[in-house]
Amino acid sequence: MSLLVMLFFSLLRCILVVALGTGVSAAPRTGPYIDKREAPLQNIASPITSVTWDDKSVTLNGERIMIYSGEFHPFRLPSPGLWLDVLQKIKALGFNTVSFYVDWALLEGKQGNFSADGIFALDAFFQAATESGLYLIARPGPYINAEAYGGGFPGWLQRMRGDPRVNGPDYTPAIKSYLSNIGPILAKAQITNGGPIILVQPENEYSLVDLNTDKTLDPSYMQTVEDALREVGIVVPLISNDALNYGNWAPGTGEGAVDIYGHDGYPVGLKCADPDNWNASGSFFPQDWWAAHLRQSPSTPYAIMEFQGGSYDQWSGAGYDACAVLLNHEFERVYYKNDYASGVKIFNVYMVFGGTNWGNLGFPEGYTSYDYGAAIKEDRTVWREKYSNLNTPTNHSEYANTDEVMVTAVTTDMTKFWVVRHTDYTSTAGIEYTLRLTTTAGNLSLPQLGGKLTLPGRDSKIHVTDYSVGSYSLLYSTAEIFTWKEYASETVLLIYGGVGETHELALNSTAFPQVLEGRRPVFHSTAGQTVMQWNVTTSRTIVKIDSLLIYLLDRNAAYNYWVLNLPDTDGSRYSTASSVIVKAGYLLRTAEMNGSTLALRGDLNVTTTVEVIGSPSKLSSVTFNGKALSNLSTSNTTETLSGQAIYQEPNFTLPDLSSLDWKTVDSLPEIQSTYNDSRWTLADHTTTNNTETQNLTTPTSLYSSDYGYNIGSLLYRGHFAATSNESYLYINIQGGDAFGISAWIGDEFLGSYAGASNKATYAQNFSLPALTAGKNYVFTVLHDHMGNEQNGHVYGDNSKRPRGILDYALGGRDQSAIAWKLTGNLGGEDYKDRTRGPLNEGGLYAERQGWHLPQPPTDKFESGSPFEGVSKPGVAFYFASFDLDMPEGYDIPLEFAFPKWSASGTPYRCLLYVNGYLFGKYLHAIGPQTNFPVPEGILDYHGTNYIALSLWAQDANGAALDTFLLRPSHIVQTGYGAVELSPMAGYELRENAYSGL
Ligand code: IPT
Repeated sequence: MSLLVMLFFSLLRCILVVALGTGVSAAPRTGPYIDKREAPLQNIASPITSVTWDDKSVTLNGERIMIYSGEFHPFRLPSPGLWLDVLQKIKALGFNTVSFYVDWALLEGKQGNFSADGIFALDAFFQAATESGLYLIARPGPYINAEAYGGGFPGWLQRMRGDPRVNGPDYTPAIKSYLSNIGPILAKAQITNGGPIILVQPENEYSLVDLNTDKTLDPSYMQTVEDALREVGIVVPLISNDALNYGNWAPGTGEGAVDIYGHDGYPVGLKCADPDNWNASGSFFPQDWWAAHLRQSPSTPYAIMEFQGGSYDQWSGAGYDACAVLLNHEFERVYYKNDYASGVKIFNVYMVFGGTNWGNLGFPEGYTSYDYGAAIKEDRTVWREKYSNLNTPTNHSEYANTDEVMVTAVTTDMTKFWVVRHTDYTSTAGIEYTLRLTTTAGNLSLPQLGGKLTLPGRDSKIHVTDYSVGSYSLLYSTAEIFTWKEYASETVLLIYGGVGETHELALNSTAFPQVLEGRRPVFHSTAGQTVMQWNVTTSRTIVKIDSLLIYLLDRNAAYNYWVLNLPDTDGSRYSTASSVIVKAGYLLRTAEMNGSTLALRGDLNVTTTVEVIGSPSKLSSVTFNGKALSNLSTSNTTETLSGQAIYQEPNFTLPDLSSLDWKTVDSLPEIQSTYNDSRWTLADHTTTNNTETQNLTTPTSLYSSDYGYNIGSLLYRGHFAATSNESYLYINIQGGDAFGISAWIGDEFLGSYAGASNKATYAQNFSLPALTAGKNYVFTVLHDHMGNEQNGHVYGDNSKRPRGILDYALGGRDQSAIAWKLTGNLGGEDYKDRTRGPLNEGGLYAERQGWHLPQPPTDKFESGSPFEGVSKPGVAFYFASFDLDMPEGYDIPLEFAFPKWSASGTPYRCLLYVNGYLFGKYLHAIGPQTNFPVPEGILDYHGTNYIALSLWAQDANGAALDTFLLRPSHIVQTGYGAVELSPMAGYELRENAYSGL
């Protein structure tokens, strides 16, 4: 799977080498990234001092670079010990850059109280990027969208006057303060200071206004964000990401303009329910993007800052496996090659690794997993066959014999890349075609030796003409170029096609062709050229012509070849100057030369033959994960060195969760008559700044953020003295999609709203039992806050949509009869758990006590398990611990598996805490997520682990878990090494947690 990106990357490298007359590898990096914030810049030896650009590319200290980037959000993998793992996997795919967002909501949970420490610190991420040889594009917002809580806005922004994302008296100082905190962290890690950051994106898709307004985007706001970044020392180019190629903020457009214009594109839409249909949800095929680029921003390299690499999924959605089908390797072959044909020079795939919406960090429309159907799965495994290459068709009739294919020529001075796709890009039919191409040897009809070329359904190809391979030249090749490398005594070229296809190439040498391995192609020698034609099979063929070794591969076999840069003196792997081509299996991470030994690190899922192609001279041994390859042998004909890396089944046992020593405690004591809520927050605000979207229809605001409660379960208690006229309680509540509620009067259950995937607001009448005049009663309403919404459309103010009770009525009484109190997480914005951040815990009783954290005081609890569950509505909390002793040298991602979900099943909501980190929100009657991966680092693979479950039974008959398992989702033997534990602050007695009993 790795390959298609590599294929493409090597192709792009060639495009640039020819087109721009210079190599694309970055300038050799001379100084290590300095980790200490206070380190003076002059301590860094010869840092790269300039990042410039022109219409062709970005240039780092005089060397042009084609930016091929994948999106990865470190905040969606709160196990910093695994960042290098993901980055190595991205690098191994052929990317040279990673783009990342910073999520403001996680860093400034209380206004003015910014902290980016522990799992939120970025230094380890910058280090890992440098070590793996990846540049970074930093996207600090302040607005990020990203299917994140509030689109990255902290909850307290709901209290601010005015519209977010335009300059205003509340909003502008808030973003300036945030940027003055995050800015220096990014500035210090710029490439000009020896770090990996080469570009910074201000804001995110500052492109769209609400449909119901005639206001326009605010250039002064865009300029404010840019100025704030410049003020803290961001010197690298600022790049935009317009939602589509509208031309917003392109250079020369006045106030708010950026240095480099970029835009986004999600051509098949963001719904995965009909995954074989590319036209299912308002899709488009990118056409004429190059022409638009020339109109909009001719002086900058063509940049696509987010191109679809998957999709998010919604509550009750089709699931990420369906997204991975919709956005599969065929999508990428057709659409990415189309982008390359559009002349893209800065290209970012959103997402290449999605990760997890742990700790409530997601937006309300999405669930815990943010797998995204991306090339690297949420559990960090890399089996998906995704990646490819191609371009915008402009002209077809003169190049092909049929109008069923479109051919686009991407030309350089001499070399041409001919991008071929189906005229109907969705076609699933295979077709045959011949080509008429212009070369330096005149116009040629291909194939020259007879037969036809074939284009399978949903495929796209890049044929080359006049393509240099070291000192050789290919007059043409219909097979696609994977990579090539020039060694001292030979040159190696790897090309591939689909199995069963006919391919042909012509090389500028008439030396006698020797077949070193495999089936003999047909050769024909003419006018200084050797023409070679072959059928692609699953066994490779190696042909030697002069000192050029040509590997004829099938596409799936090409996936097993890896191109690895050897480290520079500073340990980074940016430079392509010294690299090796190695055939192996599942994953190769790094290569290093130690004397005459080539040390490889990688992952295996089976015993694998490792073959070093065109061995570097003086190579006498090869190690894989520190062990010498078995049966090492040298081939004198192909000059390869090969041997076996042995896979051994690991031995390990996982706990059976049903036989743990489970403890339980009631987590809804608030409905007991003895419960005392005197410390709760009184809902006494008679006004709210949220009047922009909702006018108060209640005597006092019941919007949770007006009182600093921004996430998780919220509890309302409404006190009143009855007159006996009360007939019903009406409440209209807003929690975000899939939210639910349960309500009680005293300890008597009134009912629940189970929730629905597409309902953010719900109004309900609860009929009341006969009440006694003069007696005091209390309503308790438990309400799930699913997160704040995004704010994609300026002036829509969706991120300000309040959470909590919007309106209520007490039948037979005045609204003012009820005095409301509320609580959410303990402390609200003065949240207690500084380790796991402001969004991790909610307001359930046990959460307020901190019992979801490691080592809760279980001696206070009773025995009882989630498998037994509860027989009435309410919330039960469960605790257990188990030891893990996982084998060293393996990567065995684990997941917790809940029961199958069912729309007609008993409604219950279950939170899963693992060592205090919220790693699952399971909604039994809403779905679709049932399996929750938890990374190593959050799980202690060599020690005791503490898990907690809250079981909110919404049904009158209670709820229980039928099954709950811990199991591996994958097993590989790895050379990655030990994974550091994330910070694990444990339970401490909390003062004033209003236990209330
Ligand atoms: C684009 C956003 O920029 C990105 O943050 C993410 O939300 C992505 O969408 C969808 O996953 S916006 C684009 C769909 C117009």
